[in-house]
Amino acid sequence: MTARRAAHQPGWESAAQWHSVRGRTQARREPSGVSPWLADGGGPNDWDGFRVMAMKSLATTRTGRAAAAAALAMAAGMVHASTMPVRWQLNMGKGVTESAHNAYHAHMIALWVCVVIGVIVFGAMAYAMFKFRKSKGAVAAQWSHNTKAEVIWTVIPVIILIAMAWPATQILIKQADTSNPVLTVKVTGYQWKWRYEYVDYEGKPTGVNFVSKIDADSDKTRQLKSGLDPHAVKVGTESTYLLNVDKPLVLPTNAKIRFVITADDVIHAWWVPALGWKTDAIPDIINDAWTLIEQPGTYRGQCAELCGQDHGFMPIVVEARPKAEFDQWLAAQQAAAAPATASAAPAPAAPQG
Ligand SMILES: [Cu+2]
Repeated sequence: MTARRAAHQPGWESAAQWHSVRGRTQARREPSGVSPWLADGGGPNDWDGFRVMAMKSLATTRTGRAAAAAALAMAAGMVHASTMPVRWQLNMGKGVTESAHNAYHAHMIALWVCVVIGVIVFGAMAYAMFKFRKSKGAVAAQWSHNTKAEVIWTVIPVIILIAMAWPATQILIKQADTSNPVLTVKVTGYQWKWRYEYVDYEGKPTGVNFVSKIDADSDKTRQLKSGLDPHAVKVGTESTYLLNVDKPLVLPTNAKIRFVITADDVIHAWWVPALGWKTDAIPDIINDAWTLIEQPGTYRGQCAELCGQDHGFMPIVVEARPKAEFDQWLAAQQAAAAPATASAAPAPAAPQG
C-alpha cells in the first residue's frame, strides 16, 4: 500500500460544496471521503449527526430545491459512507436493510454473551490462581468427579445456546421468505461479469436486461505493467479501484426486491455487504434472496466465490434510489431498449472475459 491520506477528512463545508456543485445524482455516488476496502480511509466520521441535520433542513425549510437535494444527497452519501469499511474498523457494518440489521444485532448479542462468559471464566481462573496459590500454602483437592458441577456446566451452555438459536432461527426464517416482492431481479454470474434482468416490477414484465462489468479505469489499471496507480481510480474522492462498474444495478428504496440468482459457467456469489447477505450463483440452480433497502445510496460489493482468474475483477454496484427516481430510470431504460429489441439480436449471453 502506498502512503495513505492521514486522518484528514474533507470538512462538511467542502463536502456540501462538492455536492451542491455536482448535483444530486452524482453526489449520491459520492462517499464524501470514506474509503472502500482498498483505500485510504480516515477515522470515524460524524455521519449520523449530519444525517439528522440534513433531514431536519429538508423537513423544516422546504425552500430551495437545490439545498434540499444537496442535503438529501449528503445524507445518502453519509449512509453510504457508514456502510463502507474504514481503516481500523473492527466491527461488522450495520448495513442498510432489515436483514443486515438483524445480522448485526444477532452478532452483537453473541459477542456480548461471549464477553460475559469470558469475563466470568477468566475472572474465576485468575481469582483461583491468585487466591489459592502454592506460596500461600494451598493444597490441591484430590477428587476427580463432581456430578452436580458437571450437570451445571453442561446445562448452562445448553440454555445459552438455545436462547441464542431461537432468535437467530426467527431471523433466518424471515430471510428465507421471498414472497410478495415489488420487483424481481434475476442475477446471472459469468466469468467475469454480471447480468441483471428486471424480470417484473409491480406485477408487470419490464424487458430491462443488461450486463454490468468492471469500470474502464479499474480495468486499465489492473492490467499487468499498466504503470497506473490504483489509488488514482476514484469516483469523486472515493477510491473505487476494483469496486466500480460500468452499469450499476439500480434499485428502488423501501420496496421488497426479490433476487433470483444463478450462473452460466462456474460458481460465483453475489455479495453486497450493506444488504446483509450473500448468495451463491450456481449454474443450473436458482437461489433466491430478498432485500428492502432503507436508504438511497451506492453500495458496493464483489463476487465472493473463487470463480477463475478474474474473480477479483467482477465488482457489484447497487444504486438505491427513491421510488419516483427509480420509476423514471426504469422508464428510460425501457424506452431505450424498445427499438433495440425490435431490430437487433439479443446480446451474447456468455461472453468470455
Ligand atoms: Cu465470480
